[in-house]
Amino acid sequence: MKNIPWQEKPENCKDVLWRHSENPIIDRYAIPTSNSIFNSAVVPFEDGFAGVFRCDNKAVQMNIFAGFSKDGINWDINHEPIQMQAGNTQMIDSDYKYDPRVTFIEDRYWITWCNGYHGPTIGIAYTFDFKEFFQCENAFLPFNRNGVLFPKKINGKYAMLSRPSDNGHTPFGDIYISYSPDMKYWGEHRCVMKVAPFEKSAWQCTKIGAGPVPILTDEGWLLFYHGVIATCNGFRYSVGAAILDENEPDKVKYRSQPYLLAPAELYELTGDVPNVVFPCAALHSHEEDRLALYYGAADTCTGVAYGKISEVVDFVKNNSL
Ligand code: BMA
Repeated sequence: MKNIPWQEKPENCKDVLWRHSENPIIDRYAIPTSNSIFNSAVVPFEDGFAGVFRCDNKAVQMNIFAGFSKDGINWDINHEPIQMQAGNTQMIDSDYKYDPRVTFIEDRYWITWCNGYHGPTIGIAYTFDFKEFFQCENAFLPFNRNGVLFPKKINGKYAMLSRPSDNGHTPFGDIYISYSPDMKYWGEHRCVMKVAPFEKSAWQCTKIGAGPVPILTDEGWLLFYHGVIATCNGFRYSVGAAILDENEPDKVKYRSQPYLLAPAELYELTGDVPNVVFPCAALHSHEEDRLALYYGAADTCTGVAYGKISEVVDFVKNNSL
């Protein structure tokens, strides 16, 4: 994969992930109507990049918008939200849309997001060009969040991670996997991983949820995920990583005990929801051994962090729960 955004690791940095020096790359007011732009997903597209962005407006309604970029850092986000057409079913209600993920499978880009249908569940759509979008069946019954597709079929079926939840600020949450022959009917639900015991890894002891589309490595699927601890000051969201078996991705081979990224910069510590780093996409290049992780900061703006794929994999293997 070509020309993904990149900065070398600062000399004094001892971590496996480091932040883009000009973070946040997308400001909360980057389009005229927005209150905040965060938890958004990007992919390589044509000679640059495209993305689906969560822009909450100034009425604080949550919706998703298409955007385009030559370099992955400077983004032109459409001023109008994505208008869906009927995909593999008749149009279904969508009271709101948030926290999109995007992945290319076979011949098209698939978008999953948290879709308001009598509460949050997982919406699915596809596009070929980021202009026309076709909405499909919701994957699951309410309530569910963090639906993340694998970038290829596994044993002949589409595979999706998700996190069953409640209709509020869910105080629990484990990661499950489900399979579909056709992107319409989902089943074979299996548990992938649960929260960690408080005394072993407290940053991920309240709830966890899949982040970006998993990246296939020699060791298996590299999955970045968010982990949450309930503090006396509210939830705190950090980023960890796990490695799932390539052919049986409900089997967790390794899982990081320490976090890889946690709220530390001002734009992560303060905002509409303080102390949140929430990754939804990762551009990567195996040739160059690089990845660029896109994350929402404090439910307000969007940041990027960099890492070497091999270093992340080694870190997870050597610091596994
Ligand atoms: C979750 C979702 C995310 C958000 C997070 C922290 O439940 O709403 O979009 O980033 O809470 O507020």
